[in-house]
Amino acid sequence: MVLGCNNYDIVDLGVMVPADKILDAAIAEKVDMIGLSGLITPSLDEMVHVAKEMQRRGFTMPLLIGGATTSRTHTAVKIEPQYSGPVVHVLDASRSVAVASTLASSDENARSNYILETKKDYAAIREQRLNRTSSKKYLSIKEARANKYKIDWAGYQAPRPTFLGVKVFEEYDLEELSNYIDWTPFFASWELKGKYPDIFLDETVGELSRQLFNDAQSILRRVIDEKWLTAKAVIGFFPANATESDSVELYSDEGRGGVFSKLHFLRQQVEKTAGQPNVCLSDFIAPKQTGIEDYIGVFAVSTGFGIDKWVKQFEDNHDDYNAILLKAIADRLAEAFAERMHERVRKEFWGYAASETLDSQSLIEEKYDGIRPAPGYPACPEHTEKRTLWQLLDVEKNTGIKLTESCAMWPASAVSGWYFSHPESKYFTTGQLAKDQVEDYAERKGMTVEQAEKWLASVLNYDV
Ligand code: B12
Repeated sequence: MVLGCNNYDIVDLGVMVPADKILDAAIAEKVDMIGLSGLITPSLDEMVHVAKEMQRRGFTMPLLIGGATTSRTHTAVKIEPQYSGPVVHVLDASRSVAVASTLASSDENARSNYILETKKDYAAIREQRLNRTSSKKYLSIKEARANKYKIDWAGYQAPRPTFLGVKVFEEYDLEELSNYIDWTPFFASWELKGKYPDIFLDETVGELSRQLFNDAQSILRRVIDEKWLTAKAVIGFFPANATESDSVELYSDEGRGGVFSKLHFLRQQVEKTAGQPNVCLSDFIAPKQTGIEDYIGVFAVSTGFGIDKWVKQFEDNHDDYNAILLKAIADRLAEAFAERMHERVRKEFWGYAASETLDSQSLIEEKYDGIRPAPGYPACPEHTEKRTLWQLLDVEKNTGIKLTESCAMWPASAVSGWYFSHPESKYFTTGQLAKDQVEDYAERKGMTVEQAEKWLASVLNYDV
């Protein structure tokens, strides 16, 4: 995104834009400052790259940083040192107008004071970071594996999916998906805090929420009736067993002779209180030596096909409100699609919970057996595992969903991940990882340690 400051005209370059294009547009449009927004951790590296490029090309304009995975610390430690112009992390978009006004102010004193203060602030953060000491203790990866989450596999029979291989869904019914929308995060994306539907009763945001919800309903109706968006998905099931080194082997057939792919997971390494395991997702798949024939599921869904045309139409009419509303609805539909597909997997395609009857609130509260962790989420924070996922399901050919070099998905309203069926499988956070696990992971993935450290940057317990 490039911000212009003539009454805050915004030149929105959209998603996943390479550094060169951003900087060329900044020059062509004569903007006063550049703003970057990062959703997933790989975009943090892209931001560092943009800052370096701004420096290399002699830019001096301010660079604003925001988005779900960004932080003041990352901005201060990684981005700001790369660029001598002003760099400011803005946690909350509502503050961006004030920040932008100061940075573009004709009051030279106010402007330079603000820049100086921010620079001092970031220098202090870097200093603190250098001197930080952690009271946390980490186990070696060997010790952590010895303290894995123990499932009693004796007598366990893994449910067999109704098919093996992949299944493609071309144009999924949007009306059906709309019933699975969790509206609470929709309000959160507009910075309206509260749970749906209680939020309507809230004294401060109740009325605004109701208005927003009504507007969203009207657009959603048109999206469904006029087929503004197309929903596509691909799912697959594969015979699988866990190895002793936190990976999961996938076999080409039920003879389980040939390993044709491997998933690589990460284990909690921080020392736990007695009796608490150091969990890894591979703990929820039957280990190879048990002889149990287990399976894993894989999925990719998107509801963003067709959105660009409508967003552009709204933007051309200077109707940013509806453009943003539509994007938020597409995101909600993508989550709803992941939810609905997971339900069908449990009840139909894997079929281990055929008689499950849960209302939408119970689905939101995940009161079902099995999980669907997505690469990038806290239980599996490393994004390149999506590349394996793309190969397994031939995602691009089967659906058109693309994976960028930095492992973001296009269209943006997309979710991809794994299905685990074991009733004890659960979500958790790997927490920070020590160097021995990073080295082990690099070896398992066929990466250099430097590459592994780059992809795991947000979860390392040490600085590189
Ligand atoms: C909504 C959401 C989605 C939606 C929409 C994504 C999209 N198109 O934007 C969907 C369902 C599609 C999605 C998908 C995925 N998501 Co998601 N998602 C979220 C969620 C729940 C909210 C993000 C959000 O929109 N917040 C509302 C906005 C308004 O807030 P915000 O982004 O923080 O921005 C505010 C400020 O930062 C600031 N700001 C933002 N940008 C800028 C820029 C400037 C210049 C300025 C000044 C200010 C500013 O203003 C905003 C308002 O105050 C977060 C969790 C969370 N609670 O943050 C996870 C989260 C971002 N997702 C995550 C992940 C991993 C994914 C997936 C990779 C999962 C997967 N494997 O499928 C995919 C990636 C999609 C892709 N295209 O590649 C992780 C990222 C973690 C990581 N380590 O990378 C998060 C943090 C969840 C988690 N706890 O793990 N996701």
